[in-house]
Formats: sequence, C-alpha cells, structure tokens
Amino acid sequence: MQLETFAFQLFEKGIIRFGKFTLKSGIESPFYIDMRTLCAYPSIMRDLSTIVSESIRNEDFQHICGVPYAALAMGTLVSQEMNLPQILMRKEQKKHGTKKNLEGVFKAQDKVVLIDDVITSGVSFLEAARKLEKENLIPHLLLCIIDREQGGEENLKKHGYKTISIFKISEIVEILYSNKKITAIEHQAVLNFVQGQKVALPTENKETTRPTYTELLEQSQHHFSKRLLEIVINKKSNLCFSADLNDKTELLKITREVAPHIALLKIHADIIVDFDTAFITDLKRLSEEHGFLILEDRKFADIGNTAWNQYYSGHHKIASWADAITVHVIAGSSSVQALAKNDHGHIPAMILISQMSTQGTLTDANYQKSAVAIAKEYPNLIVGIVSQSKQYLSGGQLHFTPGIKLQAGVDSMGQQYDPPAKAFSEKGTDMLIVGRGIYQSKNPKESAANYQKIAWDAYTELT
Ligand code: S5P
Repeated sequence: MQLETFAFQLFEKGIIRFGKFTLKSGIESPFYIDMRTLCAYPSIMRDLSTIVSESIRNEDFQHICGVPYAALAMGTLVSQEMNLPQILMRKEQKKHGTKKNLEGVFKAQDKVVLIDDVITSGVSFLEAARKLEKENLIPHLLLCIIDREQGGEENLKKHGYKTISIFKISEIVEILYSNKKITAIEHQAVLNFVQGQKVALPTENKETTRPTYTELLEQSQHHFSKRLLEIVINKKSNLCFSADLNDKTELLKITREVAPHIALLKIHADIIVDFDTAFITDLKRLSEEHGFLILEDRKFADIGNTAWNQYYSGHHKIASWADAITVHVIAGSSSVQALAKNDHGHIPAMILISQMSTQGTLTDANYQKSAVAIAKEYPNLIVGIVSQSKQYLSGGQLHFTPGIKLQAGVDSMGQQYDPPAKAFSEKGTDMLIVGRGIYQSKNPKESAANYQKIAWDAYTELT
C-alpha cells in the first residue's frame, strides 16, 4: 500500500479527523487519530501488516509483541505474516495465578519488536519496553504505524531505544492537502501544532524513569544502603574508587587525595602485602573524616562453611571492619544465608556479582536472572548487585558497574571498559566503580573529581 492510499483511507474512514480536539493531556489538537476503529477494515489491516512486516524483515529478532490494547491485533497479523511467535502483553498485571505480564513462549535475552499504533510522547512504548525487560527480554526495536512527530522518537532514543515509524503525520497531511482533501488552514494548523507541541515523557510516572537516589533511600531496607545513599546525596558523588594497590601506605595516600570525591572505597584486602590492623585503623579514620564507606571486594564464592570462615575469621577478619562485601552466588543462596549467621546480631551488607565485566564471562542471561532473583529474595542482606546490564531490583537495592574508563576498550587481561555516561544511560547503573582510571592517572585527585562530575551529570540528566 502506498502512503497516498493509506492517507486517503484514513481520511475517508474518519480515522484521522481535523478540527478541534481536546487530548487526554488537556491540550487542544487540530487533528485526531483513532486507530482503534481500523480493526473494522480488514483489508487496510492486512495491507498495513504487510508494510510493517517488510519494514522489519531484515532485523534480527525472535518475537513480535503488540502494545496493548490498540496494537494487539496488528501484532497477531504481523506474527502470522512473518511466521514468528507473538508475545501477548497484559495491560494490567494479572492479580491471580501466575501474575504474569507476558504470555507466550520465550527465553531470557530473546529480542522483541514492539508494535504500537501511534506514538506521541513514547510513554506507552516505554512502559511496554520495561515490561519486556523485567522478564529479561530485549526490546530490540519499537515500531509505530503513525508518528505524531511530537518528540516521542527522541524521548525514547534518550532512554536507549531504537524507534521507527511507518508514516509521519506531516507526510499524511501533505498528501491530503495536495489532493485537496483538507484546507490550507487545516494543513498549516497541523504543521504548526507538531512543531510547537513537543511533549516530554511524564516524570511523575515512576515506571518510566529510573529511581532517584532519594527514592532509593526511602525504599532502602539496609542500614548500609541508607548510609551510602545519604553520602551519595550529600557529596553529590556516585563514585566508588577501587583502590587495587599492593602497598598500604600508597593505598592510604591516594585514598586521602580522592576521598572528597568518592562515596565508597573498594579494596581487595588479600592483595595488600603489608595488610595489618593498623592499616584498618587508619583506613577507618579516613572513612570517618571524609565520609565514605568501605567495601571489601572478596567475592565470596565457596560453600557456606568456608565462606563463613573467610568472612569472620582468617588473617583479614573482614566482618570486623568492612561496611559491605561482594559475594558470588555460584554456590546458590546458601553462602548468602551462611554469612548472615552469627551470635552477635551482625547483619552483613552483601553486593551480589550478577554479571562480570570480562570478555567471555560465564555470567550469561540465565545466571543473571537467578542472581537477581536471589538478590530480591534477601533485601535485608543484599544491598545491590554488580552488573553490566539493566536489571530491576527492589527495596532500594543498588546497581554497581565496574569496567569504567573515559575511553572504551579492553585491557591485556580481558577487562572490558565503557565510558561513564554509557553505564548510566544503557546499563542502568547507580554507582560507578573506577580503579585504574583513577590510580594510574597522573593526578588521581583531579581524575577522581573528573569522574565524580561526569558520573553525577550523567545521573542528573536521567532523573
Ligand atoms: O565484573 C567485575 C566485578 C568487579 S567487583 N569486574 C570488575 O572489574 N570488578 C572489580 O572492579 C575488579 O576486581 C577491580 O577491583 C575493579 C575494576 O578495576 P579497574 O582498574 O579495571 O577499573
């Protein structure tokens, strides 16, 4: 079907109308599109589904999903035409039984093309994309039949989603005008309206935006995350400095320099050759003076009993000084439970490693899904995850991302780096972890200040 034929049909069937219409937002619009009545015209629906199918034929994806309710029928038609499985999305979450948002047969990291009828601000697409992500699916492409050209595509781009449209409203009115179906005044009114009425995504809709640090603080269920978030907010720093140094004097010296710029200090106690209790006393003093917390990146991974001994006993006595620790869940949740067992009411703060930053990591989508499920099961013990991809957490749990440098790249030992802004816009991070980018720079203090600013700006841009 040609654009011209489509424009005429829309006009003749009254699907697009001109005049004065008050939109849901209260704004007066010179045109109105009601695609819901399209289902009364099977031949237009069929022709449209062919156009949609052709426009995505070369894309690499596994499922079609129509945004409820308006695009459900189109989703089915395209799925039939392309012989690809359809995912049915619920508008309201099911309250009984499985409580599923999505129906169909799919697996984690499958790619989905989402279809909607009309795009204005992009909010419906965004909500639908988030529902897919919650099930670990990838919204590969958002396709709309008509773009009202009011900023939806740009809004979604900012959130990292690729959008395409089949028809643009300006193209449709151009055809109608040049074929004398509408007057010059109606034509111009539409053009003026779309130029002047760019709509932003509603910020009050929590589903559409990432939580702010204040919101995370309100939701937080652990004293560690509460303290950390207070520091983050007060210092305007979402930076964790990874002081991976072998010499305690050097570690303390650099930490003192960067301390005003960081909210969290991460160390590997077992690489410090002269580790002793005096070092811990000095480090604790610095942390109190400058307001940062200490994370021991031990990555506990053993059976419960061994992990317990590594945490409470041995040379480092980690439980006695670390504000938080990192934990692998390769052994299942038993090591998480084991670390919480003690007679003195000590509640550890654990950060789960859900996905590693290295080339060829074995932490695939299924592993991540299981790790996140464990994190959600213990919000009183697990304060966050380490991950390289957007994950939906709860209870104020935080998302930490290492593998950060100003320039993307890979080191000689498989560590992969991305720049700070990408971690916020694409990976959904809350806190950056930066090591060599700071301590190997000529001026660690300046460099920490720079990372602090970039990371804070990247966060404020998204909230
Ligand atoms: O997946 C991970 C998890 C962690 S905790 N990838 C990582 O790099 N880390 C840690 O972050 C790593 O052990 C190191 O301490 C730090 C990154 O250091 P950088 O020098 O590469 O920035």
